[in-house]
Amino acid sequence: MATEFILTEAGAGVLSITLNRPEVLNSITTTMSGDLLATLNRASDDDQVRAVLLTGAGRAFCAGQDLAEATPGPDKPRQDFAAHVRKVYNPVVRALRRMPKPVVAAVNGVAAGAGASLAFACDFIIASSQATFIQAFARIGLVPDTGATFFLPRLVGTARATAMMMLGEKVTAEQALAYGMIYRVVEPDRVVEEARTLAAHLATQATFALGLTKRLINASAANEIDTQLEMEADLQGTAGRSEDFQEGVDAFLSKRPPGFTGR
Ligand code: LHQ
Repeated sequence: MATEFILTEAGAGVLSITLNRPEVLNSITTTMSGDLLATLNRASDDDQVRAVLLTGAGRAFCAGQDLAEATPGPDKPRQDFAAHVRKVYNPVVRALRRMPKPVVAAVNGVAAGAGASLAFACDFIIASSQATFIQAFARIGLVPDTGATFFLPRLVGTARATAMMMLGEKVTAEQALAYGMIYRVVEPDRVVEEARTLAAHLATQATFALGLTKRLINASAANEIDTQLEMEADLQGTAGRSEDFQEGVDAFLSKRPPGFTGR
């Protein structure tokens, strides 16, 4: 269900979600993040949705927190940012990482602050060659949040992550690709289409196993090897009981393309 700030479009097993406050570079308000969270939760539960695409309207992907909403004023007391992050951002990161299907971010323009973090929480990032990634937090005296300190060091290593997070400099899409931060860079007018093509492809694959793979990737960030090996064995048992496994093997043996259902 679309809202004013979160547009949705469903087709071919893909739910496309567009952050829609283009005049302020899709910066995030409490209402908008609540709508995004509700949309992600519905996508997670809906068997018809087998992949999700996340992008931004206009020239930006997302400029992070709407600073007008977060700024104290004469008649506006200072907000408790700890409570704000817990309420507004952390549930969205959890929803993206717990989503049992792939999420593709089409980063169509600047991704700053929590906006960059949202992209990092997705499974694939396809970026426009004009896109930039900015750890804007340092520029305004805040710490990185929305999972940035979790994802970024793992994606690019501590040295580059520290520089990005302490200097707050723009990282171009080409640099991001060279750092291993993103999956692909494409021409600006192709970014949403390329991301949609990838999402549509993923939606035809063995979605159930992809969801289990995502759980393994999530866990590998914190697990010892023995724990991870045990979890792989466990989830391979689960995957081996899926209809898609049966279909994948039948298709292989009879030399035909598989028709996965995601079950
Ligand atoms: C914006 C924003 C914005 C409002 C552009 N808010 N209007 C968590 C918990 C609690 C509190 C705080 O934060 C967090 C997490 C965070 O995300 S902190 C980081 C917040 N984000 C930023 O600090 C980024 C602020 N934006 C920028 O630095 C620039 O806008 C970037 C580098 C993203 C893009 O620069 P330009 O391409 O030059 O665009 P612009 O600055 O001219 O922006 C266009 C319009 O969008 C402008 O409005 P105007 O009325 O002048 O056209 C901006 O005021 C507005 N805008 N970001 N985050």
